[in-house]
Amino acid sequence: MVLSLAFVSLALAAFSSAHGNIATYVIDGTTYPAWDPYGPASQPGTINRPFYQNGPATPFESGTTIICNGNNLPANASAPVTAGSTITTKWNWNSVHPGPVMGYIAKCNGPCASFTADGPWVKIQQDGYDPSQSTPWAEERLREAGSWDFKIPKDLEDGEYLLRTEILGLHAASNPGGAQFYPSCAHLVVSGGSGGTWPEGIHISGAYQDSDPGILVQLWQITPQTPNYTIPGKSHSLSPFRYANLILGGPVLLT
Ligand SMILES: *[C@@H]1O[C@H](CO)[C@@H](O)[C@H](O)[C@H]1NC(C)=O
Ligand SMILES: *[C@@H]1O[C@H](CO)[C@@H](O)[C@H](O)[C@H]1NC(C)=O
Ligand SMILES: [Cu+2]
Repeated sequence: MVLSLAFVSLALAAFSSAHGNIATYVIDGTTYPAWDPYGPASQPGTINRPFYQNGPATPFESGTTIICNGNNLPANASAPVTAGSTITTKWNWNSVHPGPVMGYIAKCNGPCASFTADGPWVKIQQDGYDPSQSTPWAEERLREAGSWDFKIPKDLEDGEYLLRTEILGLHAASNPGGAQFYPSCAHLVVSGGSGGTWPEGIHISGAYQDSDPGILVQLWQITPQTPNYTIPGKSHSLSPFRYANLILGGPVLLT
């Protein structure tokens, strides 16, 4: 009995260490704590929406967990950021989960503390498989560096926004539903922007489906010789089936 309990807790420890989470944000020279999924119920000063485990958000095909990997409750605090700044996210992340890294933003239309809608989200950044780099997968470069940079568009109207950063692990993506999404949402108060056009966004709930390109993936087939990986993030409700915004293949409205 004692032995099997010890075995179970070892197995659980191995399981949780096989994942990871965002730890801090460096924004205009200030470091803000994200959220500790194994910390106390109240975490003053954290700018990330709470999440309660460091595993992937499941289910990813529907429901609200995929939005911010928790129950989408507000963060304790917000961070001021100048439009056009680069935010450095730092991660507790040693898992071997090759795949893309993506960034989205949503307008809170007022304080993010009272915003619980599912976007609409606009994708501001994505990196997938880049065969010109010695470490081609974005997730592998994030893992090596322990960090990843996200550039906040300078064309934003001043106001409060959610930044949704996401690692997609494809290590088990050869089976339908095996892809692992690790989203995190932070509260930002943006100022100094030039107020460009806001592109049409998507709802995250429903945007990712089991058999989508980039989600059902035979990882071994993606090599420097065949680097044909499609980063997901489309809307199934927009007609025709379209990406979150125009950064993919169309004019770039937000730079
Ligand atoms: C942040 O946490 C502190 C301490 O628990 C609490 O008093 C405060 O109301 C919280 N603020 C928000 C916006 O959640
Ligand atoms: C990528 O290219 C390889 C080789 O042509 C092919 O076998 C594979 O199915 C392609 N993958 C995708 C997702 O298109
Ligand atoms: Cu994992």
